[in-house]
Amino acid sequence: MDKQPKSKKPEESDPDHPYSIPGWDDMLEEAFSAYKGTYIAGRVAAQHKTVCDILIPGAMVQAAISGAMRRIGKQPVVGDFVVLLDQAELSSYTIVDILPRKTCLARGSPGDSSEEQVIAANINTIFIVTAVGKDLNLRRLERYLTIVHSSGAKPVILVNKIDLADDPEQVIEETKEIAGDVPVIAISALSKDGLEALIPYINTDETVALIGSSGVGKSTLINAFFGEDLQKTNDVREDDDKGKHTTTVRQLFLLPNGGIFIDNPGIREIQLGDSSEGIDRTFSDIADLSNSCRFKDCTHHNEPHCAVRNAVQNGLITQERFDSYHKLMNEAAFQSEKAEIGLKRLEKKKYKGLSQTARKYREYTGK
Ligand SMILES: Nc1nc2c(ncn2[C@@H]2O[C@H](COP(=O)(O)OP(=O)(O)OP(=O)(O)O)[C@@H](O)[C@H]2O)c(=O)[nH]1
Ligand SMILES: [Mg+2]
Ligand SMILES: [Zn+2]
Repeated sequence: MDKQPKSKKPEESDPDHPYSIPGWDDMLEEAFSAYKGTYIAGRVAAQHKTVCDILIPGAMVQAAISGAMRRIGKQPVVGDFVVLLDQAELSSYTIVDILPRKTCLARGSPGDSSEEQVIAANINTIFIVTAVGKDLNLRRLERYLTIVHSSGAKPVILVNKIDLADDPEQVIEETKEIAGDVPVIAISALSKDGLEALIPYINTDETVALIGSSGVGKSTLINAFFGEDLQKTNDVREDDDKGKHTTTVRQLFLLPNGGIFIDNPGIREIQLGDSSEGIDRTFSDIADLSNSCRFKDCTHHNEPHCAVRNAVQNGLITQERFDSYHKLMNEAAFQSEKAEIGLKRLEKKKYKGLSQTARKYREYTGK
């Protein structure tokens, strides 16, 4: 049977239709079909204190979050597709709903709060950017990989500032050792060397986000792709290569080919969220070996006949990687415990509410 070319629906070339919003697809169209009348669709391009910049068909507008959404703690993030109430008479827009997220980059909450903090949504590929020099830290990369694997987006590791490396091949080899099947690409955002290897990840209607420490060159890379200085960049400190937190607002940019980039502020330290699946994928060597441990639920601490500890003893897995695995496992366990306690607190609250009702009922009926 002959393959028919996919015919374009008329609305896909209509500049006023949501299909003109970068990244819009049939699933979103379906979800949005529940809204009729004065609602329009958009995508969050940047988040400010009280308002968001939103891409709508043919324009960029600002919108505030509805009181109802704020009350239930629903917070749109960059990359979200949202439903807006178009109050043309007031020339204002209000975000009233968030359409289902396909992927969700989140980190653990600091302190007592039990909820994960969503950083950005609907990302296809995440470039984990690191730089040659003091930033390059394999343990930190394992942490990033865990978070990105948990997000549902595809990770790619970029080793930037390769122009500064004495032995570039050695740096790439070392990084590949912890990367599993994640691509590791050497680039120089400043001289634009190696950028052609990134082109396969930058496709029409696909969103690429950049994460990494301050000063690794995320904004320089954005500028390289756009061929102009869209984003401000700044020197790193000479003594420790650390950046100066130049980018302060997470922001979405559109490439002429239809690709979408999200530049992020540099992250000081990122806590894990609910990441046990991400850990298994990041440490797939350990996950595979654990099938050969004597106990199915071996924690690889001190159980006898542990294939993972044997591999460490035989030098197949480095002690540092093994320690990093346990550290991240402990952190993920702590996060899910916090989430559980949060849930219990919530249930207790509901239960309290119920017993009060029961008490009132008792008073009322005299029973
Ligand atoms: N030698 C060299 N320097 C680079 C390269 N890429 C970026 N830089 C420099 O590194 C410094 C930091 O770059 P930025 O792009 O501001 O870093 P960033 O990751 O956006 O930093 P934050 O916005 O603070 O998170 C700047 O001085 C850049 O010129 C590179 O490939 N080689
Ligand atoms: Mg920046
Ligand atoms: Zn084991």
